[in-house]
Amino acid sequence: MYQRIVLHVDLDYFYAQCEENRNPTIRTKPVVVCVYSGRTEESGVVSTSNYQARKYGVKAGIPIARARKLLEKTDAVFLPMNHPYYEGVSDAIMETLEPFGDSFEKAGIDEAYLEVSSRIHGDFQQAEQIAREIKQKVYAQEQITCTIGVAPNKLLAKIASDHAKPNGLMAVRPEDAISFLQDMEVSKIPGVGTKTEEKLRQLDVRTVRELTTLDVTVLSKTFGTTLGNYLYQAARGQDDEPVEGRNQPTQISRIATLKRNTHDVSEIIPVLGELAHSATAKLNQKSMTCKIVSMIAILVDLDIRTKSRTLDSPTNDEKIITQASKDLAGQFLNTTPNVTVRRVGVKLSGLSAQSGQTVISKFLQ
Ligand code: DCP
Ligand code: CA
Ligand code: CA
Repeated sequence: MYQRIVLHVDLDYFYAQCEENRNPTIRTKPVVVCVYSGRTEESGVVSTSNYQARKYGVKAGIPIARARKLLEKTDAVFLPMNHPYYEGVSDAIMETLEPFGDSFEKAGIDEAYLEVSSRIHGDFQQAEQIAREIKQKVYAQEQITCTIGVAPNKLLAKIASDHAKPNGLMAVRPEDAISFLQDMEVSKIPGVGTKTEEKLRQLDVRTVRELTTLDVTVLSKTFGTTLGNYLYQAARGQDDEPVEGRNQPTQISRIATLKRNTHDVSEIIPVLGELAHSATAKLNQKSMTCKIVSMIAILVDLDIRTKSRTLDSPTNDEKIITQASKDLAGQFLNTTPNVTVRRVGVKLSGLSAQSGQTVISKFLQ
């Protein structure tokens, strides 16, 4: 299994950068993109601002009136949001990004994940090279700068791009994940908002290092199983969310017709071997693992029977998958004596992205 590598691309101060490109004369000034609520002329909030404006504390979400005050003594430019225009720029950039990945996931108007694991066989230097090429191409085509995080999973890639903004590139190798994370405030973990942050503070947890001292049962009790498990894994830099391509499968199956109808397991086993081989190849091509292996038998009367096994841990190992499907066929034929099988199949499900690390939580569940 290759080391998994994921890129997270985030466009810098996106709406404000689009506005700078439309009118380059404002580039040297603080630029504030506003969402006017329409109640009074000045009511509304800041959508985003360029980095000159951020120096004065102007950022997304603050009232426009407050931004005006903070920028009082400057030649700041306040502009209304023009969403269709930003969407056009975003669409063009997404089209440029997509071919760089084995799979591609748009995660918002200005960000996307790319799985590059299988095309570079886990080589971080090559992944950084791809990231540099992406930055050059996006800039050449749309004059937009971006920041790219390169990491073993989506979580770390996103944190890395946040960390390296603007116009940055940061790679976090698996062996560096812990030291990269541990001094960060917990709010740097995507999904940790003010409420979660506050609850953690009550448990005397401010940094990721402190978060790792809480065990998974405490976290689940405080935050519920889903968020609790997420926090436990995130604190350790672990995440196996797949980059969801438009064609990302939820299952992989292969079916073949037997040379002749039979009840004899020895005639079925070689065919299952070939099907398991082909299904596993597809699994690896998608940089995924499976948790459930199923054997499908289609009988002469076209009745379909399925037997499934949940594995102890996710795998992409052909031997394990082949063995499971053969065992299931044996069990099926033993327990169902009076059937004649016409076609057989192997189905892999419970798919997730391959991870180069051992995911401890897998053993806790
Ligand atoms: N946005 C918004 N309101 C918010 C946050 C963001 O309207 N509260 C919009 C404007 C941003 C765009 O979404 O340009 C992308 O959001 P980001 O959080 O990525 O912020 P920026 O791209 O503006 O800045 P950065 O350089 O920090 O990524
Ligand atoms: Ca951005
Ligand atoms: Ca973003």
